[in-house]
Amino acid sequence: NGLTIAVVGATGAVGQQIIETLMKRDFPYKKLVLLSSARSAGKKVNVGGNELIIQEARPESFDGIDIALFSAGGSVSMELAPEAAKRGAIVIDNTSAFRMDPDVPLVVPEVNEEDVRSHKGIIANPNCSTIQMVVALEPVRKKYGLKKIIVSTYQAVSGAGNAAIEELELETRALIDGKPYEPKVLPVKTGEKHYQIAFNAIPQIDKFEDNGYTFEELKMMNETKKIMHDSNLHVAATCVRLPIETGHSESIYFEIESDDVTADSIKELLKEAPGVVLQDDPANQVYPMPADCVGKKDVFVGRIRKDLDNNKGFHMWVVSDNLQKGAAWNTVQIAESLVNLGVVKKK
Ligand code: 11C
Repeated sequence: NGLTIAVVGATGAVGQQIIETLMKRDFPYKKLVLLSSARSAGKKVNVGGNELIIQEARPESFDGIDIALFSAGGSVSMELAPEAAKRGAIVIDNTSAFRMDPDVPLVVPEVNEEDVRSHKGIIANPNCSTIQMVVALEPVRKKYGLKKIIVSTYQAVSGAGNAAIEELELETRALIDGKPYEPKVLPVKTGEKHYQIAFNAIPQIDKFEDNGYTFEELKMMNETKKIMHDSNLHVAATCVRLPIETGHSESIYFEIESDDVTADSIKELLKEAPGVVLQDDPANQVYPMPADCVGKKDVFVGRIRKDLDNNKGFHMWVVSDNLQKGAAWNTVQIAESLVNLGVVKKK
């Protein structure tokens, strides 16, 4: 009894966490199939005490799969997600390959869970920095209306995968030891130049587009409008990489429609909001920090204050584990929504 689930990209930073999250949740699956590119096929992964061998993902691998969780990079998703969908699987894709496709729902269950119902075989999981921002802002949007968001991010290296984590560790050690280190991964692995991340801040995540924004910034801007169903929302992002292993932070300025709302009412609202933990007590130096959020599923919010010049403007600080709510947990949560809403029938 139960569903057959495939994880594509099982050896990656996100794939590993998806497997762990599936194990921890009471998810009704009977069989887990681990798939990857040819390069990682044959590796063994320990799943709840059993060793599973990773198989190379091919179109036929998806015969008999109910839900396929993809996080093996955009080109693998482009090639194989439609094949999986054609064979009757519902794909939940962690890459940016299909996010802005009008036929593909882009889902954060705390915000637009019902959108899963309109899937045509593929559902997209948003970018990590988008997810934590919309979870924190949706309750505000619902109650007071939302006009504008200006966000600056402080992002961890694990967003760029295991190779970036290794680079941060090796480079930090080398620099402390006074040894040379040649960066090869950040800011963009396939890019022309690589920069030191240890003891540094890099204002580039992903490639630059012609309009001067990076792709990461455009993802935050476009995905937020799609998830919130509001193409008129003003969103501007500046995304920065910091020498933090896991946990993205965001400084968010937002403007609401309503007049005379207090910071305390925003705090009250977020105290009760799904998926949000309020950590906001400046008198006792309580605020969220990435080191405290690693391994946790929630979005942590603090430093909520009213702008001193704009009656409708507010500032806040939002932190979350980018591999959990930003990726693995949101993906598994979408799978749970499919079951709970009856879109996929429990077997
Ligand atoms: C980062 N946000 O921190 C990126 C990683 O579109 O799913 C997520 C890439 C994506 O580097």
